[in-house]
Amino acid sequence: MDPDYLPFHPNPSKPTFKAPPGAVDAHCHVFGPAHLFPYAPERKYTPCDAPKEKLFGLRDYLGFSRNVIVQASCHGKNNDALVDALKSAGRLARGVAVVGQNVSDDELKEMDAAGVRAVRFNFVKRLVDATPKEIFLGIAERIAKLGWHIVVYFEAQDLEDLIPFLKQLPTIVVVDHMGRPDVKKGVDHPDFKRFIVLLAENDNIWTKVSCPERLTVSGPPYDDVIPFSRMLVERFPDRVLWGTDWPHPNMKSHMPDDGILVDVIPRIAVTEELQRKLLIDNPMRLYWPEERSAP
Ligand code: 0GY
Repeated sequence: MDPDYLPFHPNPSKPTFKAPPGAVDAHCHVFGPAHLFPYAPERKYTPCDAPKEKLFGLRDYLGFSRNVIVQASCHGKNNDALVDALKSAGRLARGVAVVGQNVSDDELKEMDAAGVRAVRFNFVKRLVDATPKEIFLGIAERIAKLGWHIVVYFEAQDLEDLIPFLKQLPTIVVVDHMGRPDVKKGVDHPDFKRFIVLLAENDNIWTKVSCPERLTVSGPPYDDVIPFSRMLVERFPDRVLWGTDWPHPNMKSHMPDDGILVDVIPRIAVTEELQRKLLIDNPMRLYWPEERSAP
């Protein structure tokens, strides 16, 4: 683990908010353990191991039912730790993989059988070296045939340049962490308005109202991030997802208490109906379309 890397919270508080039965944590990761699943040589950071057992224990402790596990950059394009976690979780987890243009059809089929339902395209420069857009577009065409979708991670200042590319993608596109707005600028700033317009004009674009801990300036309980998430939940109730982002890689300011993160939910989805859409209906439609009515 890097010397300045903060490990996940050792004993998060029990949330006051009770998630509805069947709730999905739609953004979280597994890291290692390194002796079984070594980190990628090209990684930009070395995290603390965060194995599947810890993730599933946290899921139960926080009162959630399912996870969507996202391949993180520290594992590069080797999705073995992700696939192993998906196989252990059975129908209780689905995955978002990272693949290169050389991935074979058989590898994609194997990942599909394990529960992968999306690929992630990462544009955050501190996390990955840039991938040419034509390569991403080629991958997009292939995974679309499997019925998968695309998760994109970028920072607010890169959105304007990315819009033509995002509009070319042939599947549902889920934007991580609200496109990482600068919360100091407020919800009325042209940067956040650009993001709202993107969603308003493209009904295949969804977003995760996640990561107040990364976006905040004021710190927990994240009052400064609430207006952004709440606006998205109310404007696009059928296209929002929520996730813990456990184990919170690369946090520098503080390590969030996952119980406090769960307690943000009723402040951004203020009715039971909005909570049900955010935590159950939307992630089930995207990741478990075959069992939407099951808890
Ligand atoms: C997140 C955020 C981060 C890291 C990664 O792939 C990753 O390594 O996504 C980050 O550092 O902002 O979603 O976990």
